[in-house]
Amino acid sequence: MRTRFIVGNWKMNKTATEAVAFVHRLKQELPSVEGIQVGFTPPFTALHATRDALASNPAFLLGAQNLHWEEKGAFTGEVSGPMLKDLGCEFVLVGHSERRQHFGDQDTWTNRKVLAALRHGLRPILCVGETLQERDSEHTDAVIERQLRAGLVGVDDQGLAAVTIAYEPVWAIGTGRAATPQQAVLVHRMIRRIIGELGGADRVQQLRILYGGSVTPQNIADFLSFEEIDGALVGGACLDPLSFATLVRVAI
Ligand code: G2H
Repeated sequence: MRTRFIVGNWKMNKTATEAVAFVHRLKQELPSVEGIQVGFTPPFTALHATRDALASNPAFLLGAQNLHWEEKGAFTGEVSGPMLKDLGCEFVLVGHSERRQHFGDQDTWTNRKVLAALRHGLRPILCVGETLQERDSEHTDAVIERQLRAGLVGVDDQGLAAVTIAYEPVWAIGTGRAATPQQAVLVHRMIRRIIGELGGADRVQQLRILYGGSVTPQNIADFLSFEEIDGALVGGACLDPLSFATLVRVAI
């Protein structure tokens, strides 16, 4: 039985001050969270404050939205794995479609980032997903398989054990048009099959696959009613503490 994982991806939202206010309100709404993990990926500038505000609840995990693959050096504007680890991050998003779309993150980069995360003790959440054009032209499976295999080159069995996959169809992100749970499940099954080819049966059993794309407190139960869906990566609906608390309560 895999522990459910709900991740709130704040994207480029919330100052450090706003982050602290959010966490305090959320903790009032969710005084005890058990049997589930809840992750937060604030912007880099709010990581420290969020970590301190979250303190002392083992169900709450801090993560980052991105990292650079090098440890340090002349990479203006970038943040490395050791820096995130030092701030208390436990996981990091890699290859979110907004990174791929707007910042040129390609498969080779996501692979370097996955490997760097693992090297520095951060659990990567590798995000994969097809565009509407790719879905309409029936290339969904090929795109997901390419992103998965390319993103995981050189990841050994031990590394695979630390990886989470997020399936986020690009056309469902921030559009209010979520995939149907049935559409998501088909892709989740394919992802699990591919991970089975890359790793062993244990990896398949323990791999967590999240769905992302217009998840709300209203539709989360439909996704989680399928055993193939282990949680969600939530954007818009995670920014308000009451909305996010409601969503987490449904998932518990
Ligand atoms: C997809 C998701 C969170 P939203 O980016 O990663 O965002 O829930 O707003 O579609």
